[in-house]
Amino acid sequence: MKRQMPSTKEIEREIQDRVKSMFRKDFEEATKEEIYRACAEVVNDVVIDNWLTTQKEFNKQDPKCVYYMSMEFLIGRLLGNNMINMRGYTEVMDALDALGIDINEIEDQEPDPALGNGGLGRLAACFLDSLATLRYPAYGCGIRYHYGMFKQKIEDGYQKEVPDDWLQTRYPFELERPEYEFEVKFGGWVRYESQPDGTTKYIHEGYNSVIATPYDMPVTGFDNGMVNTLMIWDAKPKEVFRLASFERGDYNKAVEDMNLARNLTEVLYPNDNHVQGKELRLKQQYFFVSASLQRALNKYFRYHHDIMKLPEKVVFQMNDTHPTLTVAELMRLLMDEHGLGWDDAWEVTTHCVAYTNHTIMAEALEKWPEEIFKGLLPRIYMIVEEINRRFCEEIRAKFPGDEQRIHRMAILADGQVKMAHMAIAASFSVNGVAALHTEILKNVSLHDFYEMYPEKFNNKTNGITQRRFLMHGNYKLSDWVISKIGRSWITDLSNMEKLENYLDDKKSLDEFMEIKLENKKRLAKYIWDHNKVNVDPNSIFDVQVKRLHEYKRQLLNILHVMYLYNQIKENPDMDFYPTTFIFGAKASAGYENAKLIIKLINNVAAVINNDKSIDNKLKVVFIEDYRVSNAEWIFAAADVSEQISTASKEASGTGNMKFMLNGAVTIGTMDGANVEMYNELDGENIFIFGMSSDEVIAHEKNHDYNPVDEMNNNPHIQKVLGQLINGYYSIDNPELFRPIYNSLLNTQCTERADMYFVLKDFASYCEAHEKIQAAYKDRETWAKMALSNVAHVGKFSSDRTIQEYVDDIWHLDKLELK
Ligand code: GL2
Repeated sequence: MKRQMPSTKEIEREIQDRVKSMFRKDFEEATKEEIYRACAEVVNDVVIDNWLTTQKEFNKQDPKCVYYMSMEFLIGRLLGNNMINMRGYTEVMDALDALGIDINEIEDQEPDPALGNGGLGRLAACFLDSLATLRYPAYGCGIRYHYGMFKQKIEDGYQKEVPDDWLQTRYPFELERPEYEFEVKFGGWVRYESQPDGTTKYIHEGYNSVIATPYDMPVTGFDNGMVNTLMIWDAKPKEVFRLASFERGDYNKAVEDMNLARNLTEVLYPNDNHVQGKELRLKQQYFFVSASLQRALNKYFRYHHDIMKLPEKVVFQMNDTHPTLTVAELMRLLMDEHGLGWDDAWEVTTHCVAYTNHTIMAEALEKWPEEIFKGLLPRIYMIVEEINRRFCEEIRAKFPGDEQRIHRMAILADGQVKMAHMAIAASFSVNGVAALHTEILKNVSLHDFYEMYPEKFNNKTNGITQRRFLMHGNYKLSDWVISKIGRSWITDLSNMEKLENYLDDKKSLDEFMEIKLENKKRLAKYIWDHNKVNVDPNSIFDVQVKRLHEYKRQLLNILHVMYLYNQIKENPDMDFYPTTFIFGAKASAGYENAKLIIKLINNVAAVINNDKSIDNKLKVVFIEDYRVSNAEWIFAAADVSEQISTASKEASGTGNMKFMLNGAVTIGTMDGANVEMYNELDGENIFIFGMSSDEVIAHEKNHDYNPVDEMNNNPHIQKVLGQLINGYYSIDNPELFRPIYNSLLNTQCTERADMYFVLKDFASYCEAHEKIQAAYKDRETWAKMALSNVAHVGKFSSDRTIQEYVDDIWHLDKLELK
């Protein structure tokens, strides 16, 4: 039976009781942090009952489950999310209110579990939310990083990385499960033994090992009593270190095992769309893959004995190539631990694993040096060799004589293990994350593989959960939508189209704009509190928040701001609607160009925000430490959403969808899911600019783009670029931004000058901004455009995405819950 949240009165009492029993304090004496913990337990009580009920139904109904294998789950804070899904948010808010406490301050006490970098990790979290809401049996499998994504401090305009110690105090929404511990082995060597029946036994010796311990987190569905599980793995040494009792050899090994365990799950690599190729990362990958597979098989064998039927009950979805070791580790477990021969093991594996590709960026393709791979995972390497041998034979049979093709496609080539190739060879499904991205995979970046296995390729356009990004982040708009069209959109976002009835209703448009203004005031206060910059909530809030990457072109945005500033200075009376340009972005710790762009944005902000002569027409704000929790407020307050990646480079984007859901109008390129947003909007109420992906790809192929021409033909560009190197934005050190200048113009300094076509798209970007200015001036026109975006956002729910994965790839049944 589904358990409901108690009434407001009961919650009020329970919170006080908890404060007393947990902290031996009266409510009045408790700190905000203690009240947060008390609230978390009140909510947990209900969650745990539903979790138990769900798991009992799992045991009874024995459904097929998806294991979503991901190095990243950017779940964000859970208290608010769980209260919403348990339908108790208002009750808790009212209870706290009666006790004189603001719920926002309580939610703010929770650390923001940032076990991911950006879009890929947040997508995994949205998928878990949708799976539970749609009642599909699912496990998330990941890593319990002790330090998640770093916290960003801005000092003198520069990014400083500060460790994110989210586990400093006990996290209330996780449960250690020592009963599901498994050993994971690294290094050593493999000995063969021929068996009397003619088979060979492989014995792994001389290895170091750790014990993998899962921490389970409940994943609540919306208002349905369903609670799935996210298991994140932590490592501990096999032998507890007892100094006195160790012989010399044991002592060394114990030290090694201790260090291995200590380092394994310490920290998330902070690279987005970029691999660092460190051995520790490969260890992390094998660690969580091996532990998750062992737990999955262990569960399977509790109720089944025929391992050949595994694909009827289990599917492993690999979130990018990071968990590709799933392929070889499943083969190992099936053969070495469960006695299958190669062909049977391959049959089972290739019916259990599916792969999602999330990027075409070459620097994000994982390739491991064979030597490192072999040394760390000797048995797995043997299996990969055999997979590769058979795969190459298969290619040869299909394309006889085409040895070059075999070389291009091989899993082992040029001294490297190519993870994407193994993922595709073994998976029964390979999908991209937006229509355009999937087409580029098929026709360009994975073309050889598409020719080999056309039937494997399919598209699953990304989505986001409206429960977090509207109901929680923007409750004012959420309540307004409910008042107009009811509640059905909460679990079926396509119902948002009913808002079309209000597009010509002046009163509704006014209400809608009033809510946006309230949200802008909330953000303006946040900006004042954090940046000490005064921004006018009546100005246009033009926002670009996402990871900092050259392909995402924050540089184009800030160069345009520099251009606008020049225009306003030169023509003080020009017609210009005051605009606040808001940025938020973390750069990977070692990504120098990206870090310098952050510094540039902050320096431009300092000059413009302090220039009284422009009469507050322009403001520039860099929001420190952009993360899931402040993102919700930022989306709610945006008028304009900047989605300006070089066409073909952003696989999908999901921020674009979060802005759209919150009634921001997009300025964007025909890239990623922007293309589908454009289609859903019938090409209206969105500002498209720049080259198409075909044009970009053609220039890349023909090497015929020269950014110097762009500069010479456009005096505005000339002026702005001149200001990069004449000290205009860095008086003390005019050379500071020279590397940015060089990256745009100087072929000697980068692989290709202006790799991401910033100057090429500059003029058309300026034009699109002029159109935004014109549209915004008419309040009703703008309101209609913005509301039309909300009305057409239906497709971009992760509920829709998950239903497509279920129908086309996973074939799951909904769990029955009374
Ligand atoms: C990404 C893509 O860059 C992004 O466009 C996409 O929306 C997400 C989710 O599919 O995946 N790929 C990637 O490596 N990261 C992403 O955010 N980090």
